[in-house]
Amino acid sequence: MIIPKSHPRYQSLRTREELVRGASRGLVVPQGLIAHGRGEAFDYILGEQTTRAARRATEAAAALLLIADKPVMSVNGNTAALVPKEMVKLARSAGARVEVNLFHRSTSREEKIARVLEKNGAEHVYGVGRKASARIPGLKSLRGRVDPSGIGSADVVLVPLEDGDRATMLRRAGRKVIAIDLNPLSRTSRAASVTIVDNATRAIPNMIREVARLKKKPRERLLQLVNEFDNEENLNLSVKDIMSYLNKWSDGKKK
Ligand code: PTJ
Repeated sequence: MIIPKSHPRYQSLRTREELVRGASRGLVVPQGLIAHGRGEAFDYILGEQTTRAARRATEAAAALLLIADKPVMSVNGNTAALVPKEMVKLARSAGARVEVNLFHRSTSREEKIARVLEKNGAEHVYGVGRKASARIPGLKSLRGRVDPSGIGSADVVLVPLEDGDRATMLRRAGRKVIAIDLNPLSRTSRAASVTIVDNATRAIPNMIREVARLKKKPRERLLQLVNEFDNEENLNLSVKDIMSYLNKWSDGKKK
């Protein structure tokens, strides 16, 4: 479908098209389209913008990736359809591994997603097929199957668009989790060490910029940024961002 650039909802419609195309290529599951709809609703009441809370979380997340010994970025169907190039670029810049990890798991989807990542410059994609031979303790879903050289031994895991259980279990296993989730109330958001309440389509490019900026800073400064960050407090700030955006509407200041 051709969407005219002049359409007032151009960006949102284009993103939908990317997901629909991702679904027809077998990257995205139908449930991923439902998840996107939920995300869109939250994005709408955030004003479809990167808020101050999201900026703070992005800075802390970039610092955490840079101080990690073994950071891994997890990729699911929606992420592969929306930001494949950006995920690979961020991984390269932060020295992170990239692993396919799916809730609705099938080898054929894993391979398709890995191919998309490789086309976008990934040298090695972890977690495909039999390579996912380890388990996250306590996680019963197929998401629990991980690559021992990837998420299985990572100290920091970035999980865009999560379903909740994995973030909790990874934290329980002593890992640090960076979540990207438009819903500040979700279990994932609450369980993660750093939650970026922003659209993955904005958050990943912002992280690329933050990693490039913070790379020039001394390690002590990065540690300070991570230690000073309080996820719960920042999530509360995200809820306040939503409320102040909605207040502008209820006061009649938005058209
Ligand atoms: O590809 P698979 O098999 O691993 O399946 C992936 C889905 C997305 C289907 C699975 O992880 C799932 O069911 O996720 P949930 O439980 O629906 O959670 C998705 C969360 O991501 C919700 O809180 C949404 O608000 C949020 N979300 C949706 N789109 C975006 C988003 N957050 C950031 N950026 C988005 N573009």
